Amino acid sequence: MEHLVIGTAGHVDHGKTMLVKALTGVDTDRLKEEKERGISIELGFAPLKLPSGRSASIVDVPGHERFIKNMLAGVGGIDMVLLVIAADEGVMPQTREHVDIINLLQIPRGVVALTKVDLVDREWLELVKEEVNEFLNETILRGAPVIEVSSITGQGLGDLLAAIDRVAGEVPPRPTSGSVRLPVDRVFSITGFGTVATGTLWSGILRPGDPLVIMPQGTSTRARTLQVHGRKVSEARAGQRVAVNLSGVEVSEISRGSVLATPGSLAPSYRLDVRLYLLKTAGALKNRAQARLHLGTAEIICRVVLLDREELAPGETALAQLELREPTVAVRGDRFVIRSLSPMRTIGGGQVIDPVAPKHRRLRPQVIAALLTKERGSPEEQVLCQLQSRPALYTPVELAQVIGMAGEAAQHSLESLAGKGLARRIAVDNQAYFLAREVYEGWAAKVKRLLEDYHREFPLREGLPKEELRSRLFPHLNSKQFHHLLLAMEEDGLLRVSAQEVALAGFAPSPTPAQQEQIDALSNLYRERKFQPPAWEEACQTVGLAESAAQEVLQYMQKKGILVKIGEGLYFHAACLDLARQAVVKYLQERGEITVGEARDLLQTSRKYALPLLEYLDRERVTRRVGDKRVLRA
Ligand SMILES: Nc1nc2c(ncn2[C@@H]2O[C@H](COP(=O)(O)OP(=O)(O)OP(=O)(O)O)[C@@H](O)[C@H]2O)c(=O)[nH]1
Ligand SMILES: [Mg+2]
Repeated sequence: MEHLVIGTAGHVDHGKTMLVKALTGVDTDRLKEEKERGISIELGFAPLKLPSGRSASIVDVPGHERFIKNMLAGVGGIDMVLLVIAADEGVMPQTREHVDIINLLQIPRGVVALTKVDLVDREWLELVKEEVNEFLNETILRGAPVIEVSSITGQGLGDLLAAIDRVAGEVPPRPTSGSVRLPVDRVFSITGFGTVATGTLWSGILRPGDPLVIMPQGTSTRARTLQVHGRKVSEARAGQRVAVNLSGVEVSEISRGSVLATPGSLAPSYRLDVRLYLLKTAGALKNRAQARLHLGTAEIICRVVLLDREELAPGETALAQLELREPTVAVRGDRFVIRSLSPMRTIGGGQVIDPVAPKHRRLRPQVIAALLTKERGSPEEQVLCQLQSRPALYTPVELAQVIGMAGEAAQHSLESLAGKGLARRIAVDNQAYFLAREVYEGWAAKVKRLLEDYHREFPLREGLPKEELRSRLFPHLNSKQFHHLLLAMEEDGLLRVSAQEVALAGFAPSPTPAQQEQIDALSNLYRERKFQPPAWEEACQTVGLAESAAQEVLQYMQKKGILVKIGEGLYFHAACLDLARQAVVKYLQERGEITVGEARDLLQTSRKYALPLLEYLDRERVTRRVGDKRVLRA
């Protein structure tokens, strides 16, 4: 692998920091307190050029049990471990705890440095080596090279470098395709530059100018400049340690545990569904026990909800949901560690199955089955399970993020599911969205029910305003997504979608018997009053039509061609309007022109009606105005 991160591990005082200095020339104990006490407290960082030309970063961690939390923030992003065991002391408590953590995080590659060999004789050394090998045999580091070194005399350092180089060659590369994900381990401010955050780039490629969000808060920012081990770079790749100068962000807005990510790529959650393993050395874990979750560089208090049992026995695994006190961002497949609160000890860890989990009922076979599919199913099964368990419109990219799958595999699975009719594809411009068929059908059923009710309540209305439908059933969709969802339902013969409204496919506005009576009464009233029709409000009062229903009755009567609007608030019965038009046309054919006064006399009405009537005929291109008269339009 081109770039990789090597983490030290081992008991306090066993010589990690001194070994890093011997290998890289960098003293990673920078703090005054570290110097005074002669122990490491915080994480230290140093670049290491390997003989093959590979470039590595070393993260030097503290060994003291009080600083395990710092060790955990550093170890989350490492590709291989440099386990340091002092030859004079051998395997000690934090050697074990650190290796437990390496085990839980499933970091399968490493080299063991047996330090301080200058302090012991051959006989003792052989005994310690035997002990070390026995110890390693039970761990993920079984078979790792064990190299005898002294940071004082320099003995074995060349062999150690060669061994590190060899193992580094076996480390699989991190994904540079896809989104940027950078769990932050340090934040500081540089005068004149502003806020700088550092961490290991877990995935993607980061370039100056790239937009980023600080998760889980979701604060938008931008990468201004980038450094890798103190050198300005135009690009940082997965597997490198990066310092990012962030634009427009205060130091207080970001901290260890935050994640810098490509906008939209990660969703925050208070619940993680996980496969949890309890260490053999831990006590049994009860349902809802409190623990401290370490994931990436974050540390969050949580409750462990055991989904498939009441109690988890040491050495066993269970399906669990971690209920977090604060939200975090994770990806399916992420490894984590949990520690007990008091005494503070590493008790277990595992792997994220669903990083944005809904709350579950415990001990439910369906819940367990769905989680097992998410954990172990084929890509297609996993994709379908996700589509079903969290109804939404997914792009292949989003889906891939949520279930921790390569984008292409997700795309392929989605297309295949759509081909089999198990998923529905909805195209919005050039973007394809997918949802499970059941989810689509469930949504369609809801829309249908809502529209049936609406049509029953408002039989004269054309349909439900689209925006109202969106805010009632689909507030989580943007207007384009929503519109295309409606088009899909229209295509399926469920709906009729017009510019403003949505109606059920077979629906046509039609009055109830009571409404029909009122409509007939209105129609008669307008017919009787002929060329002097009542104002609309007056007409409503006369027939006893409530104000709340008046507007849709009016619209319906206009649409049906019973009433015709000739001016503001002024309506003629269509038949009367026809008579008026015929009379005016006849008059004009005989006399050539007509004034408002003549029209008034002709129709035996008043100016109040005659003027708007002539204006209406102008608009209808029956007449043309010439001065204060009208003539026939040719
Ligand atoms: N004789 C001898 N002493 C060593 C060697 N390596 C480290 N030491 C000494 O051991 C002590 C601890 O070394 P560090 O490198 O600080 O140990 P560490 O593992 O980083 O300790 P923490 O970070 O606090 O866990 C120091 O006094 C070193 O001088 C070695 O190879 N030979
Ligand atoms: Mg140290």
